[in-house]
Amino acid sequence: MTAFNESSYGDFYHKQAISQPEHLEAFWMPFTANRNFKQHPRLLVSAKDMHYKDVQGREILDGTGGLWCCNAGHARQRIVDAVSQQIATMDFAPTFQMGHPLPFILADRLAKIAPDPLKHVFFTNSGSESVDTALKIAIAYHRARGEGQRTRFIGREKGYHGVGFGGISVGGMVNNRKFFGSMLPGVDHMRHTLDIERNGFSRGLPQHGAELADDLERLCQLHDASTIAAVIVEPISGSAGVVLPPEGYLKRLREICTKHGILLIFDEVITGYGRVGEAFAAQRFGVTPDMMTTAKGLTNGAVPMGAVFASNQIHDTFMHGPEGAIELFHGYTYSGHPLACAAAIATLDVYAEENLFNKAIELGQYWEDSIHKLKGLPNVVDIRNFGLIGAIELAPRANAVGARAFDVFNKCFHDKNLLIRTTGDIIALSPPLILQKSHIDEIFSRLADAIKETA
Ligand code: PXG
Repeated sequence: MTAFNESSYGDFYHKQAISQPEHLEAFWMPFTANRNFKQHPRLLVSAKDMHYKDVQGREILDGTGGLWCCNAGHARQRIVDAVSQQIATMDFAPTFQMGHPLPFILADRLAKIAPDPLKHVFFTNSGSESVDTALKIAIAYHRARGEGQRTRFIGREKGYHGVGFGGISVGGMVNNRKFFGSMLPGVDHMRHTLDIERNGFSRGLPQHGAELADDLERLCQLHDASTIAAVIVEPISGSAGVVLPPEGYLKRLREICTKHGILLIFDEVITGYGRVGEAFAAQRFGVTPDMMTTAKGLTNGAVPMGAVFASNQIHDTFMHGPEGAIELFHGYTYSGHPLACAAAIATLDVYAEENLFNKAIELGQYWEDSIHKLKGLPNVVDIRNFGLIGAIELAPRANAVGARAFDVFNKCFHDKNLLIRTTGDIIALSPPLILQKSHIDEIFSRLADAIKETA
């Protein structure tokens, strides 16, 4: 089988995979309960705009943008055409001591939408690689300036920065860390900012907790600030279940980093490319980091790609030494891959033409009003929102953390034709930015029914 059109793909799975579960066996699925999934598969075969179709031909409304990826909606023709034409024109070209036009064009386009002075772009293939890249640049930058003792990183509890050893070291999600040994040395963590007691059911940013940024001062005293290379945080934590920065918190982090000569890295893998009503959360929050890590929405999820944005100062610090010498010994075979670049350029075109970075502003209030109507439903203990991100936290069942939300997820998928995402007992929503009010109504009425029907 070579062509994956809807009917042959569906047919293939009907005949081979669903009727014969052993055909599902070989794929070791990521972040998935493999045995459970293979008993009860949830298989998608096609996608267009706001919807997926599953193997049974059911239309599933996408409340998640894939996995925070498809900000412009699915299978957008412009992106399809760009990738198709590119693969036929030039499938691959190296970017080590060679080049092709596309990554230069793309980086220039990205620099134009990035906040000043983050005008240099290093390409990777994923969020995890973007994070490892930014961490390595941070250490090498300090070394290049004669501050080679700055090797420590500060992350935050509940942080998610992908799954590389760097990312899990600075990350703060217990299950992503505890199975994998001692990770990078010299990493410490600030306290997280989730505080349901004080901030429960906040609309938009929570009011309380800016002082939690002062936890960074504590770590600066403990380790001495002169040993710290960088602080990395998500402006809004996604994977941990949508943890928002309290009003004033990010600005305070920025001030402390600046005071101590520590680089501030914003991991914008989920907040980037319009999710919160500007190109990047840095712009929406009016706080400029020294580097930003991105992926996902960069190519609308169509081809794997990540991008690290670095300040002019960081970049220029490397551009010394003998001409002809390699300035940064880092890169991936696929950094600036032609298909990924073609997808990203087409994606930026769609974002611009349809003004999608403004959608979270345009629809933000309606989204907020709609999600907060779920307050009072059984087991709902908190609701959080910002931009076109939403989270509904459920009380866990006794001795079965995550089970209740997972039941809601299954009910949404199988009975309500709605795709949501859950982490622990938190339901997270991040719909494509092309959605309309009627889709918001659909998402929340189906989800409300599923919550009501779940014990
Ligand atoms: N940083 C952040 C902030 C992320 O959200 C990564 C890095 C890693 O990206 P890659 O491309 O290496 O997976 C992510 C990924 C969820 C969910 O349900 C979120 C992610 C991945 C899978 C699920 O919230 N974010």
